Amino acid sequence: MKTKLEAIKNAAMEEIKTINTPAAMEEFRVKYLGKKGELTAILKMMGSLTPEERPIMGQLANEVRSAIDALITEKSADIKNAEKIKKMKEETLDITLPGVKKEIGKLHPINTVLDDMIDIFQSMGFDVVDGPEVETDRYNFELLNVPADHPARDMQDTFYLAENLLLRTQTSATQIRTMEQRKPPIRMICPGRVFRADEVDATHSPVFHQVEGLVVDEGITMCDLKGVLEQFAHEIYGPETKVKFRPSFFPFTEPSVEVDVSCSECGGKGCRVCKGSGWIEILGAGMVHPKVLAGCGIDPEKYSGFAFGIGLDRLTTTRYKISDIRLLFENDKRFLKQF
Ligand code: 2NM
Repeated sequence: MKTKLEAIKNAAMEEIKTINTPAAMEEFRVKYLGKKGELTAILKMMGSLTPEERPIMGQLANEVRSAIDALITEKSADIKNAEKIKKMKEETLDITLPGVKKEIGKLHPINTVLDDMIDIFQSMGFDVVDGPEVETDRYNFELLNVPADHPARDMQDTFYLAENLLLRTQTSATQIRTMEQRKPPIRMICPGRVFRADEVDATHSPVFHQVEGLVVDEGITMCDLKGVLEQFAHEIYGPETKVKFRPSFFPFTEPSVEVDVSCSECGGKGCRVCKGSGWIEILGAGMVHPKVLAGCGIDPEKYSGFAFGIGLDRLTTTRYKISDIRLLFENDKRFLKQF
């Protein structure tokens, strides 16, 4: 029995050298000290010993158990330590390495101009309303009094998605919905992307940006239209800017006007930017057609209103002296960084 105990101790001392993971350590512990382990098996045989031998063997067995226990404690600490060192090595940070520079985005110039416009109109009491880019024929054309034979309805000018579904050609449909949903007084603008089947060149893009506005209340006249749009032009281009209202035509307004501002490049003398005329067209507007009001459930006998549509892209290119509208859509970072 004594030789067996010593053999177990020696075997354990040899085997422990090969152990280097917590799982193997546990296996080792079960093998030697577990309930079904080698030491337990020998202790079970103590009954067959003489009373004289029993305490001697008992003590020896305890010594072996303590020795193996000590081996386990020591080796477990070694393994834990080794793992900690390995982890620390893996997680080392070299703080002398150059950092990764995070590029910070900037507002697109169109957004900067739009934010300014929203400020101007909000300060005059307008709400900002958003609407869908996919519209029905009814909201994009019919309720705006655009007749069936109008060229804008042609497949060649409008992106149709289906028989009655299209990409909005202006944001007016959002104003139609607002008139259907709210009671006057209404003062709102709706900025957004609009789509037309145009060829791309320096001044045209099939996708562009508009801000349309609408005011409906009792007693609204052309004077209100002139006052609001003149105020807008002065805030955007400066108080010295001259504003001119020219008669025009839109199916959804009567009377209709187009608005020019004196060229900010040459002060009105005539230059390349204004093509020698001294004026730059910035928007279209008019008194909302009684048919349009009635179509939205607003009594044109009681209420009147004015509406306007402003192209954001040209406002942006003239403000920043950008020579080609395509630059606004390419999103080349080198271009965008300049604003
Ligand atoms: C323009 C020019 C003139 C306009 C009309 C409406 C509505 F829905 F109220 F009838 N919204 N926008 C309008 C009027 C748009 O764009 C050049």
